[in-house]
Amino acid sequence: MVGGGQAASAVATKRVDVIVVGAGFAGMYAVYKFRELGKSVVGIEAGGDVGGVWYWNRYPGARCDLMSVDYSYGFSPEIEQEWTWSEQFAAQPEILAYANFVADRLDLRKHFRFGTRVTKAAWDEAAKVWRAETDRGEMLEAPYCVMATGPLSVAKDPDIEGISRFKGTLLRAQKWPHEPVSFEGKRVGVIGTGSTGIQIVQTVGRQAGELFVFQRTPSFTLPMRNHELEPDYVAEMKRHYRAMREAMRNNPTGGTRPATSRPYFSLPPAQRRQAMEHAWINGGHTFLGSFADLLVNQEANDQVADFVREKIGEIVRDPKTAEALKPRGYPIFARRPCLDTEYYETYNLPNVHLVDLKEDPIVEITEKGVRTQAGETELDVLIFATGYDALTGALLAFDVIGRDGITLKDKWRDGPRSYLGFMMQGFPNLFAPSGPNGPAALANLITVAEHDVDWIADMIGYMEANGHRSAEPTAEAEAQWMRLVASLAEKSLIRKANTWWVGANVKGKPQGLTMFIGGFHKYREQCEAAARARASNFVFDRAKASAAA
Ligand code: NA7
Repeated sequence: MVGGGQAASAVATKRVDVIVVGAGFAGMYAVYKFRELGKSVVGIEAGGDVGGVWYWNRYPGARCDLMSVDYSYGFSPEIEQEWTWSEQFAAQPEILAYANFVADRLDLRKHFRFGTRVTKAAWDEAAKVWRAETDRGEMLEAPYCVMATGPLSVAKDPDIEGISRFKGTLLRAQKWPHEPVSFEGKRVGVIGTGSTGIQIVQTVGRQAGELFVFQRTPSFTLPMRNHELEPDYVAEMKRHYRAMREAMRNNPTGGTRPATSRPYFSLPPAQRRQAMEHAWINGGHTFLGSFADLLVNQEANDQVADFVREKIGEIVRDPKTAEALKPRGYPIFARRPCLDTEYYETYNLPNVHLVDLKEDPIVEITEKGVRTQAGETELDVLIFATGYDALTGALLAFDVIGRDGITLKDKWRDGPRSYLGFMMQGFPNLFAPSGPNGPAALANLITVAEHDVDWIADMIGYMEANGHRSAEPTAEAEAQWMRLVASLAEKSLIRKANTWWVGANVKGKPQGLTMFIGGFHKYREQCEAAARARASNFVFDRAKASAAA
């Protein structure tokens, strides 16, 4: 079957019920779910094993900023009991170990082709199948195709001249080597200060000879206050998982973080201050659970931003560095809020240097390091933590061709469009869990992925019970969904920052907030309503439907 270089037509086609692209948490669950429903499934994964972004992101300090109790599967009470998290916020090795544990426990690996990429997927309307070609020369065919390709999986290099000239060690956070990297005594540079850069800086700053942080836009980051989990607490957690999963389904974040309806200005100033001090001490995303309107009320947002800037000033000793680290010009939480462990304290170390690119922009990367307007910084190691072509990048990285030859690239030329985030008009039987018009990266991605895969499985069950071979949303259902997404987005301060959330980090990418920001619980209700009204929201068996019309 595997025969690289052969013409596709000469290759035997493997027929299955479901093709799943990706072996991250969504892809793993999809493979499991469809297998349990008695379907034959093939999973395709570019990485060497399961884990998705956690397989690739092995950089020092990599850690999830959602609590372990949230960022884990809820579908299997057995797995919940058998797996024990060691920290409140798990580090990458533990999350990857968890993914491997699940893969072993459910015997998932045998369904996956690892080290394989899909290069093209096309719908055949006459045969009612998706055909997927891989870079190993394989051709797969299935009535259903699930694109579990992840919202953060296509790495983006910085748009800087001379990257290939650098003679030192160039490392990318999103494709970190599997072997340990030593920074001892080395001159290290980091470009990028989003969540990834922050985790690298606070870790490598304590290991490297010298660390130079090239910062273009400072991020707001809040204390994570991570800690080990006591065995007694773990036992309690395990006893109460069911109730917690239910709470997560009804929470806007898809996690257990408390939500509030309290507006910021409903409290007198002294109590607001007290609530912010509490949020700072408590750590994590407590701020967002303390006040309901931080993403819609600019004045409330400004006051919280001032509070955090004040804390930065208290921690960082050098006033010029402190000033450069204080984010200004965009609302707090309009960029993904980072959680850190002594990030600002790192800048008090004598070997850590902040290069403020707003004052001293990068000119080029040279053989020896990075040249800014002020001069050249020589480096042994240069790390890119420059983010992703997020949300749509992975689905647009290869040709996805729907009905009547329409490509996803054409359909999404002005930005992603779908119904419920995971189905597209013109692309029958194609499903994209955690897709770009759902809550995607604004909610707990494992909760979203499980929900979406369950919904998709129900849809397929409905189709088969009713003798339908294909389904796609109506143009009107899709348009209505996109109107809802846009009307919610209009009110949000998120639009006011240039981030991957709005596509602003990739040159030429259509910009706008395309995620559903109404909260996971509301999204779930919308999906339930859509399923109740399937007959009006979807076209089944289009050819038959138009012949009958
Ligand atoms: P982000 O949040 O997109 O951050 C990327 C960073 O890289 C950001 O600080 C960028 O600055 C910086 N960047 C990108 N290009 C350049 C150039 N040319 N020069 C200097 N700096 C540059 O990606 P992360 O990987 O940190 O986080 C992604 C998500 O993963 C995160 O939100 C969590 O959900 C997990 P800019 O802001 O563009 O000025």
